Parts: sequence; structure tokens; C-alpha cells
Amino acid sequence: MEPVIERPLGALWQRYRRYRGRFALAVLMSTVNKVADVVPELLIGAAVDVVVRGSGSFVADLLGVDSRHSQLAWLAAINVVVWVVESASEYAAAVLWRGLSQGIEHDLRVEAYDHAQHLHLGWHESRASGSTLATLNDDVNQLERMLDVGLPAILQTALNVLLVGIVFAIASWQLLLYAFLPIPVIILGSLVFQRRLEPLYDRVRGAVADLSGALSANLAGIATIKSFTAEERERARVEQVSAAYRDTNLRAIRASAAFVPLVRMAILAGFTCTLLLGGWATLDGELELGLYSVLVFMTQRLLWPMTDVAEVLDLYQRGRASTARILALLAEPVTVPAGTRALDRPVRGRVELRGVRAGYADGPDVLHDLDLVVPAGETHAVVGSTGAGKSSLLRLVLRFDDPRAGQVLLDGTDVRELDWDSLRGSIGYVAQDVYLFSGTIAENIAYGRPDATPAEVRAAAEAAAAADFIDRLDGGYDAWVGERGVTLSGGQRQRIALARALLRDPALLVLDEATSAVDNETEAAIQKSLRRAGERCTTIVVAHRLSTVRHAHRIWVLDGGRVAEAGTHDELVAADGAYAALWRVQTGEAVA
Ligand code: M5T
Ligand code: MG
Repeated sequence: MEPVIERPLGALWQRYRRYRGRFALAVLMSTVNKVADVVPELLIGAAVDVVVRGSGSFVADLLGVDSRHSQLAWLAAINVVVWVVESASEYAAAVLWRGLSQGIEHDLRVEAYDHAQHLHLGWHESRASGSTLATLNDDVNQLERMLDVGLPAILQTALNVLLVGIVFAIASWQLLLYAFLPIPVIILGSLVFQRRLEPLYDRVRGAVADLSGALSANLAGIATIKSFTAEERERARVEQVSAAYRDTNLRAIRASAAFVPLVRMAILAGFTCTLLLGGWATLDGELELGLYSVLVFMTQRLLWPMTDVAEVLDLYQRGRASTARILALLAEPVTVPAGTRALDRPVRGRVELRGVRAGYADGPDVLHDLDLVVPAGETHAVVGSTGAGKSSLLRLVLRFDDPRAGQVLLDGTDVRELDWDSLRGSIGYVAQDVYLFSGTIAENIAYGRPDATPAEVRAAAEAAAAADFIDRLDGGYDAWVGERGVTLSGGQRQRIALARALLRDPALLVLDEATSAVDNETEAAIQKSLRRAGERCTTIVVAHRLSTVRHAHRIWVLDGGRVAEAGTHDELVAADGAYAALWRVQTGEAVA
């Protein structure tokens, strides 16, 4: 279950306290800007007043200037200054708000990615990678519009109401009431709409994650789709997910768009009141003409931006839904936290499993009551039919998972107590499905030791019997592999992965079918160098091809998550059990 985030924007505010100074500055600039924005309107009124009343005008009183011409010149001068202030503060506000939104977005993206990296492997495996990607990318970007456009707009509207309210209050209490008539309606409407929109936008964000999940899964499996000519079917599936996104979005848009007419009707009412009642009052001599014109302009200026309230509400809801998803990811607990103990150096690589019982998620046990010891410096093999639990056992040693019962120990210390550097830093691991990063061959080999010299990289490649084919590649060690470069064969990829593990010079080498895809001759070459490497480290090898493991100090035969037999190759063949039967099949004796 995903953690539920109550009041996500409040939580965001708490989280980014460090931005409060910049936030305050942005608010200040927006305020200056807004004030400077209202002044010209007042100046219009004052100008009308000058023309109408002359030496009795407001400006004449204020500045003590009699001539109408100089009064107007004064007004023009003030106007120029105000416009300069307005433009400068507008620029400053825009830069500050954008900087704020970009900064928060960047921090959130990096923090969320880093947190996701530390989450349990099982968490990643249990959900579509595209859905996590949607949160890290799409949801984070969604914040931009809210912080960039939404927040300043809310602030501007609030300031508008305040400033115009002050002017009205000074002018006429009655008109203040009329002009502000629409505001309670708009506020009430916003609250109602917000409640209605909230679940709709949560669903929109969910649909985005589904869509992104489907797309990235399909792109990753494009070769399979083609080989089964499933393009039509996949198109239909993507169409379906995309239609679901379109429809949830449309529902949200329809609901939020209904708010605009409501706002407009309320505004119309307020504007009509000021226009008519104010006009009548002026005709009756109760209101100065200058003031009347200011009030009419002001009502326009006050109410017009209110139509944006609907759009801002929309931005706010979208941003809120996205923030909730990002914060939910950040609140996801790290269920396999690092320990704090460091191993004494040099690490020897002794591995022990004591009464280990393990399984995945809510599923049944995959390993039952497993006891197994790999003394330091020895090479042990784990064999058994597919699904017997070999990879699961290795995952426990690397602590990708924790056992349900029992203990996994490295050099006599429970792996749960070890820090990652002592545990994973001591292990060279080649996974059953090799992953190469987009980059050069050399970068891939040096992935676990980025400071390795070219000579060390070459030596590791030679030990993995990869040097020959790398030399033949266009570009050699600088050839690009992975997403943007040459695609290597299965066996070539395995050898790069093996070189990568060997370059670490690990205390414990863990190989999961690391040579399954190479030919017998290459495998023999690799075996030779592995035996040499094995003199310096402890090795656990999983293999189906028994010739790979026959020289191991000890072979553990797993069956259904239990140790069925264990011993050297010769002992197991002599025991004439499951291993011996398998050996006969592989050497062809059984056929005869
Ligand atoms: C052993 C189950 C799998 C199998 C059993 C990795 C993984 C495995 N399993 C899960 O339920 N979730 C998982 O994420 O565990 O699987 P294994 O350890 O991968 O078997 P193996 O390595 O001996 O098999 P193979 O084919 O690699 O030789 O029941 O469903
Ligand atoms: Mg496996």
C-alpha cells in the first residue's frame, strides 16, 4: 500500500523551509509590482479630477500647484516613475518565482530519485518502472506550472482585492459592498469545486502513471512485440490506456471549466452594480466624476483577474495531486536499511547461511531451512533445476532481500548489521540477466571502480576472455554500448559483466550463470582465469552446465529450495543421486 499524504502542499512547505527567504522576496516583489500596477488607475482619476475641478482638485491640494498644466505634468512624471518601478519589479518577480519553482523541482527530483534508489529491490520489481518514472519526471514537472504561474496568480488576486478594497473603502462604503458582491460567491464556489476536483485529479495522475508504465514496458519489449507480430494488439492496449487518461483528464477539465461561467456571472453582477449605482450617484452629485471613473476602472481591474481563479484552482489541484505522489514516494519506507558495522579488512569472504527461510512478497517460502557454509578462499557451486532457488540464495547474500527466518553471515557477521560498503563493496556480482549502461566498454568495465587505469581495465577484460573481441570492435575500449551504441551478443555482454566484477578484485565473487551464453572454448578460457582469481577470493558460482563447476571445492545441489546433496564432484557422482543423474545426461551417457 502506498503511503497516503494528507495536505501535500503543507508538507511541501515544511520540507522546503530553506526556500522561505527567497519566497518572501518573491512575495515582496510581486507586492511592489501590484501596487505599482494600481497607481496608474488612480492617476487617471486624478487627471480627470484636475480637468474637472482645476485649483480645487485633489492634486492641487496635495502638491500645492495651481496651474492645471503643471498639475498634469506632475501626474505624467509620477506616472513615468511608477511605470519604471512596475517594469523592474515585474522582471524581478518573474525571475524569483521561476528560480523558486526550478529550485524546488530540482531538489525534489534528485531527492525522490535518490530515495527510490535506496528502496528495496522487491519494491521496484513489484511495479512498472514507467510508473516510477512518471512520478520522478512528469509529476515533478507538473509542479512547475503551479509554482510558476499558480502561486503568483493567487498572490496577485489577493493583493488586487486588498488594494482595490482600500480605494473603494475610502471612496464609498456602499460601492465597496456592491463591487465586492461577487467575491464571497467566488470563494464559496472555489471551495466547492476544489472538493469536487481533488479526486478527479488524483485519478488523472494515476492514469498518467499507467500510461507511462505501459509505454516504457512496451518499448523495452519491442523485439518481443515484433517477433510475435503483436503490434496491432499492443497498439490497441496503448490506445486503451491512453483513452483512459484522456477520459479522466476530460472529466477533470469539464468539472473545472464549469467554474468559469460561475465566476463570470458573479463578476457581471458586481460590475453592473458599480456602473449603474455609481453612475446614478455621480449624476445626483453624491460622487465626484474623477472618483467615479476610478471606481469603474477599478472594478474592471478587480474583477477581471478573478476569471483566472478557475485556472489557478485547476493548476493548484494538478500540482497538489502530483505533490502527493512525489511525497508518497519519499515516504515509502526503506525496508532493507543498511547496518552500521564495518568488517575488518581485508574481508575474507566466508559466507554462511543458518536456518534460512525466504520468499517473495506475500508468496510461499522459496528457500526452506537452508544451512550452507562457504569457507573463505574456497570456490563453491550451487546447482539445481530451474526455479530451485539458486538466484534467490545469491540475492540473500547480496542482501537484495532479507530472509524470513535465520541468518546470512559474511565473515561471521550478520549481513543485516553491515554497512553497504562492507557488504556489497566486498562482492563482485554478475547477475543472471546482465545489464550494461549506456557508455563506453571501458566505462562499463570500470563501473565498480571508476578510478581504474586503462591497464587494469584491460587486465580485467583479459581475465574475462573479452579482450580479443573488444580489440576487434570499432573503437575498441571506447566503443559505445548500451542504449546508444553497438549491441553486443549475449556472450559478449556476459564477459563485459564478468570483467566488471573481476576489476573490483572482490573478496567474494558471486556469479549467477555468468558464462551460460559463451561457447565451450571461451568458457574453458574463463574457467582458467577464474581459478587464478579464485586463489585470491571466495567464489560462489551458479551454473546449469556442470562442466563449469566440476572443479569446485564443494557443490550444493538445491531441489525445491532445500539442499538435496552436497559434496565434491567425485563424491556426488559416486553417491549416484540427483547430481550423478544430471551429470550423465549432460555428458551424454544417459542417452546411450
Ligand atoms: C526460485 C520465485 C520463482 C521461483 C523461486 C527472483 C524471484 C523468484 N521468485 C519470485 O517469486 N520472485 C522473484 O523475484 O522464487 O526462483 P530463483 O531463485 O530465481 O530460481 P533459480 O535461480 O534456481 O532458477 P533458474 O531458472 O535461474 O535456474 O519459484 O518463481
Ligand atoms: Mg536463477
